[in-house]
Amino acid sequence: APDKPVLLTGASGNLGRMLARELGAQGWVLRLTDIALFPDPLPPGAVFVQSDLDDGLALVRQAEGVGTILHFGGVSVERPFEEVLGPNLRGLYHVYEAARREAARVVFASSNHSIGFHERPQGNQPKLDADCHFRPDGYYGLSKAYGELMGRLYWDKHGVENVNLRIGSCFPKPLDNRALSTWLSYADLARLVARCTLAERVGHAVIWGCSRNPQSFWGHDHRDRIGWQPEDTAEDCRAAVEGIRADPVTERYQGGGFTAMEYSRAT
Ligand code: 15L
Repeated sequence: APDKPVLLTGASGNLGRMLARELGAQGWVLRLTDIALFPDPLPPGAVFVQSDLDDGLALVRQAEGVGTILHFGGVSVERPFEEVLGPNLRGLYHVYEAARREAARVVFASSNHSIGFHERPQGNQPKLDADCHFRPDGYYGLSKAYGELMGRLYWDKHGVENVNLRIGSCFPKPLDNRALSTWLSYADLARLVARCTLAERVGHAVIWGCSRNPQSFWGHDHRDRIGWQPEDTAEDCRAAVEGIRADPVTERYQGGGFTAMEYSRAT
């Protein structure tokens, strides 16, 4: 376990709950926060504080003495700009200001939707490397690109270390054909977050969050810096999901259904 407490935002969300359970079971000292009440029994040694990411003072207080902030809070799907603004842009700023005060590391739950308008590689076309251009597929994806750039800024200017996880589809099981590329198992995410926290030095890193999927869209990233390799694979579920496809826009781009929302381009 890390030598200092770890703050987990978004603790009451699907990924937050899973991380609280897994890391708590490994003896981590966790501070949990979310705008919604924590629905599970608290892991041993954990405390929960209900608060809004838009409340910078609350966040600074919760971050006192922590070594890492696991930032999994905020809006997690496409929403109107005004709804994304408070939690994902202002909230992100508060997380980074708290990290700067504490000289803490940030592990940011970014998303494939920050690059969602890259086309899916076909046949033997090259996979997409993590140093590609941002191509957000909505206001949500745009907020994740902003979050990654915030990490870039705070590393360059203040030496705040951060790892940005471009998470694909992190659910208990792959749900459609796209997930044969994008699925990240809960166990692989838990191990990834542990490595991000425990690694000696990370600088500003970007890592694709998907399991060992041969159909993955994604190539090179900074995983060697933290010593992580995924162990699970979506292939185990191929028969059940390979026939589940959607409209042509969804199928063309990496971001899937998020790219097709409100899509009004002629060609
Ligand atoms: C995300 O960023 C969402 O949080 C999640 O609900 C999924 O939609 C996922 O991306 C995905 O692309 O499958």
